[in-house]
Formats: sequence, structure tokens, C-alpha cells
Amino acid sequence: MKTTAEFRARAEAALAALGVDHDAWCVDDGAVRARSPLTGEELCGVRTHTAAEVADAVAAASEAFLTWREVPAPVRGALVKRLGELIGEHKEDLAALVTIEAGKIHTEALGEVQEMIDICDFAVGLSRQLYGRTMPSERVGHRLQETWQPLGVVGVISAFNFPVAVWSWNTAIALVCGDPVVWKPSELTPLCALGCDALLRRAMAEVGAPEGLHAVVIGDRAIGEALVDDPRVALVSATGSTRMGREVGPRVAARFGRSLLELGGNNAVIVTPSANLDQAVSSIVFGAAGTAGQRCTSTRRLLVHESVADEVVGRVARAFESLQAGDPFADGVLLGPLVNEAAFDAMQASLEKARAQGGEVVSGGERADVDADGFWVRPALVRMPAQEGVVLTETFAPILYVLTWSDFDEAIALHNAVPQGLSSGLFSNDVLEAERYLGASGADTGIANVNAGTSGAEIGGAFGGEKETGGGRESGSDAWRAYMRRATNTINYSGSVQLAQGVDFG
Ligand code: UN1
Repeated sequence: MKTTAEFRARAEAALAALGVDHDAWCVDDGAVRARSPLTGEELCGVRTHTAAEVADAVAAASEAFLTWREVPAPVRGALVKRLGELIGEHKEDLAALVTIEAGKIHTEALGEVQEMIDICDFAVGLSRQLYGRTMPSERVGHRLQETWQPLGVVGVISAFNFPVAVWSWNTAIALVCGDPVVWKPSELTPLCALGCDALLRRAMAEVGAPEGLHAVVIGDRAIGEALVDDPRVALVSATGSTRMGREVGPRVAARFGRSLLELGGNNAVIVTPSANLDQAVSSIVFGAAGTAGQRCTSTRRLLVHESVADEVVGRVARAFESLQAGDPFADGVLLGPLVNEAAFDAMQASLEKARAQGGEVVSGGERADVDADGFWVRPALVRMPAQEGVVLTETFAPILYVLTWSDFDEAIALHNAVPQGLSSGLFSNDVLEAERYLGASGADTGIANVNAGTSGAEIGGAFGGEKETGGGRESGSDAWRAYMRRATNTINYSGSVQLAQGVDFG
């Protein structure tokens, strides 16, 4: 493993290439400390904002909104087009920051940056497709339509595990919709945020976008609260834990703001007797162990038919054991570290609870043998006697709980009997099972896949989930509507006054 000094040098080179003003941001007395989970050590201090500075950023964004909302949407798209090009040119630099700050293996870090490029492409196309509907009016010589208008300042709160992509899902869409963005990234990944902000500023300068259209605000919870409580922030889009969403949602609602919540998951894969087990096992392994189990879409439950349970459990255990842990920059390494010691402690606490509930740890759970001070773990595979207690909670670590079933209705019932509702995968070659799973009484999650795992969604579809996952949808499909204001318009070209519903008022 390289030293912290080497990772710091790589991060500094990436920041310089991205256009970050190093001396302005990386300051010795910064309250937020950038760290690398690869060594557990500090990279640098980062300039931290105050609540008053958040208010200033929101004021500047509100001012920028007045200009930006008048810019035609396809012209707004030109900004996002340039942003996407710059991200493409700096893919390696952004990915390096993601690996250094979040510990993600290089191929996944590159994949995350690819999601940014993809959403920019999507948003550019969308900038010519912010369609409203027209409806037939019940009155002669009248026309009825809906138009979509820019909403206002969007506050983005994002998590460490997708430190650049989640920002881009929100920002690319918000910008074409005519909305400025103020972003509070995770305190664990401030350098990634500075890199994104610098690229967007470059694109803004090139196309002549108004100052204040984007700001990054660095800090702890108080900074998030300042954004959440500011009445000028029309939409708060928050990605993180259900605990965070439980606070953000009601606070934004109390001031009649809009929120878009993308919270915890407790995602399951169902394996049926007809499944192609090679496909199932490989998808389960990526879903559970990829990103060291630190995706909101990570596979956390394996619901397997009793007739194939021993075989599937054995194959997943062997695959888990064969995954190489180590330097996430190195070829062949598939397991990076957990983000920090607290994540490791949370994993151990959950495994303890699972054992106390009668769970049997079939494989993993312990620290992996890596010559570095970060918290690498072997993915844990745990057979559980029942779906209760700890199995109903999300632990942001690679723990896969296994439960068996004998009847497909029982599998669907088990699948849905958790408080979260993000993502799901069914492995089956039985078309009737697949249709039932996708139907009204099937999987109750926002994402439901057939013969595909729970993680690694494409940006073209709306992303998010139900129940404690928060109900919000980001990214593709018509998720853009959350970032706009809908107006219903009645236009009367009849030359006379006619009231709807046949009302006669003299
Ligand atoms: C997240 O973990 O917050 O579907 C986002 C996936 C990724 C996004 C995950 N495209 O796994």
C-alpha cells in the first residue's frame, strides 16, 4: 500500500488538474479533515463554512435564479454539455479522488464517474424535452395546458459512498430545469466535492452562466440544517440514512418546502429453483460485496428456495472468500476498505446481534489481512433462523443475511416485510413467477429487477424507493419534474366569458 503522503500527492495533482484553488480550500486549521480510508490518516484540513455563509450562498443562488430561469432550457443544456465533456476529460482525476477519499476500487470509481457523464448526456437531451401536456377544454374556444417552469434553489445533501455521482444526478437535472444548486457534501469526501465544483465553475465561466449558480458548502450537520431550514431553498434533495431523512423531511415540510429523499435500503435477492445459479451467484457477490457493501443498493438479504439454499450459500461463501482485498488502485483487487472505524464497529455490532438472534456466520465478518491501517473486512454471510431484529435494519457494510422459503408467496411476503423499499432482484426462469414479482402484489420496492442484482442501476431509469427509503426519485425517466413548478393554464380565445362546470353567473 502506498503511504498517506503518496495519496496526498495524487489527490493534490487531481485537484490541480480539476482546477481547485488548493491554497484557498486546503487549510491547516480547517475544521473538516479530509482523510483516506486506505490509510486511516488525514490528507488535509478543508476550509469549512458557517451557517451565515450558507445563507450567503443561498442568497447568491436566489439572485442567479432570476437570470437562469429566463435562459431557454436548451441553452441551459449547453452548460451541462460542457460539464459532461470536462468530466469525461478528467475521468481519471475524479475517480482517483473517489478511491482516495471513499476507498472505492478503481473500476467502480471509474463507473461512478461514468454515471456522471451519462446523466449529463441525459440532461442535455432532456433540456429539449421538458414536456407539458395539453388537455381538451370543456369550454368552446378554450385551451388547457400545463407548463413546467424552473422551481428555485435546490439544496443537495449527499453521502460519502457516491461522493460525485449523486451530486451530478441532481445538479445536471436541476441546471437544465433552470435551478441553481447549493451542495452540502459528506464531511467524509470534501475533496471530491471541490473537484466537481471546480469543473462546473469552469463550464459556467466558458458559457457565461451567472455567478452564484452553484456553490459547495463544507461543514457538519449545522451546515445541512442551515440549508434545510432556509425558506429560499425550494427543494432539498437528500441522500443518506433513514435517520437523516426522518429529520430532514418534516423540517422541510414544516416550511412547505419540497423534499426528495433517497434513504436507506434493505435490498433482497430472491433465488428460485428455476434460476440460473451462475448468474444469481455472481450478481449476489457483486451486490453484497461490491463497494464493500456501502451502496444504498447493496444486497443485504438473500432469500433462497430451500431446495437450492445449500448450494447457493456454499457458492457465495466460496466466492466471498476468493475476493482479493487490498489496494483499491491495484488490478484484481475487488475489496476496498470500509470508510472508517465507526463503520467497522457498526458491522461488528450487527454481527453480534445476528449471533444473539441465532444466526450462524457461515463466512467472513472479520478484518481482512491487508498490510495497511484502514478497515478492510471479509464480507459476512450469515444464515438466519428468522427475518427479525437486526435483519430489518440497514448496516452500511458487507453483511448478507440468508433466509430460506418453500413457497413463492412466502418469498414475496418475506421480501416485503422490511421497513425499507429501495431495490430488489429476482432470479428465476419461470415467466409466471417473474410477472407475479413485477405485479401489484409483488416486490414493493422502487427498483425491481429480473435476473439482475440489486445494485448498479443505470441512470436512465428513475432511482429511489418506497417506505423508509423516502419515496423520492432522482436521475432518469421523469424524475426531473421534482425540480420544476407545474402550472396549469387555461387560454380563452372564444371572445366570450364561459364558466366551467356550466355555472351561470348573471
Ligand atoms: C447510492 O448508493 O446512493 O444503483 C447510489 C447503484 C448506483 C447508485 C447507488 N448506480 O448501485
